[in-house]
Amino acid sequence: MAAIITGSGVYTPSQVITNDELVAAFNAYADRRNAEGAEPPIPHSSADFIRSASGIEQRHVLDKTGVLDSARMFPSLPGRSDEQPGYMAEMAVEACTDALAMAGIEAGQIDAVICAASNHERAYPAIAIEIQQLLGTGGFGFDMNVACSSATFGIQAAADMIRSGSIKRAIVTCPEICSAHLEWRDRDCHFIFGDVCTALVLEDESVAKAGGFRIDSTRCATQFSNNIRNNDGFLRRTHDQMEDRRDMQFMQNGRKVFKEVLPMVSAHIGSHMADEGIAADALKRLWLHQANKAMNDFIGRKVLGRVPEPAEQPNILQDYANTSSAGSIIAFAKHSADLVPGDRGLICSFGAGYSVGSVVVTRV
Ligand code: CO8
Repeated sequence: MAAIITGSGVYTPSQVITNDELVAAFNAYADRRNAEGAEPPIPHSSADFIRSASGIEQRHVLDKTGVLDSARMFPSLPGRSDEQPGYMAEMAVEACTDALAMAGIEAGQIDAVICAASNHERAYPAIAIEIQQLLGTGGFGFDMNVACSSATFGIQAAADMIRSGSIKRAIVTCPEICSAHLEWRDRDCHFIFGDVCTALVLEDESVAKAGGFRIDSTRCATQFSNNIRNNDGFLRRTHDQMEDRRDMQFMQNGRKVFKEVLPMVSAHIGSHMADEGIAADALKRLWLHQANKAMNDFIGRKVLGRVPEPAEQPNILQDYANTSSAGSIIAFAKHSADLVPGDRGLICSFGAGYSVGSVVVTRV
């Protein structure tokens, strides 16, 4: 039994923040804080730095007004009643609907919904079960979180359930509202993230009709690190800590992460390919996690043993920024249609944890 990815979907929020808009808002915030006597003074941000350090040119967000309001600097997403769909479920329904249409199947034929994301809107009920209800899928749903590697770990979980025969079809969706956990008032990271939602339909080969990409093998690995961390959580109240501290949002030691990620991810992909007997020249495409262009250029060179052509290792971070678990799946969804049967590719995520997940696929 093999699992085939027969459908993909990407929901892209309509609101865009360019680097120039972002920097203007940050600098207005810095000027105001400095006029109030901030110590040490807050230096200005720069669009040139952002582009050259990361490759990011803009990001899509659910709400740009709140982010660009220099007196606020985070999105405004009004609370919803329990009877209304949540934000994450609403995004997921859009992406899943497109993925189901591409696969040519009805929601009712899906046996499992996995909502795989770095943050979940509430503790319970699971967002996946709400998505299941809104879409009208059968079976069951559950949430999982492996930060930026949530999608690839979700793909492994879904593919394993299909390969074991316990289900025939699954959908793995990644609604990422990264704008809500980013600290937009921190110059070192305020440019990093954007919002998006992806969805993949996985089917057992015995029922898949739409062609697509067979999942040949998956490999997941984790190694504990504090270099990317967010201390927000349900125990906050028990710590008698009610104020919104800096560590309640995304924090990173970016330089250390950059240095540690390159050997870890290159070795992970190299050993996965070696174990599968895949030579570098047999790979037609690399769909990498979308955090930093220089990081991807390095990993691409290491894996392929030469400088990849842009089409071989497509980046989407210039348009979307880092969208956590969704990044490699956006690259896959938008840059895979031209591959022909027999072509092989590799999806690879890497993120907080640390976590690395790779998925080898073949066009069928
Ligand atoms: N505008 C102008 N100047 C700035 C700005 C800004 N916005 N921000 C920083 N600077 C200044 C700094 O103050 C510093 O000045 P000085 O040299 O005088 O001290 C200078 O620019 C350089 O600053 P940095 O050293 O912080 O800048 P970097 O070149 O390291 O670039 C990045 C920052 C882009 C964040 C980079 O470190 C990076 O990409 N790191 C990788 C980590 C990453 O991508 N994080 C994203 C989120 S986490 C994620 O998606 C997972 C990634 C991989 C996980 C690994 C798993 C195995």
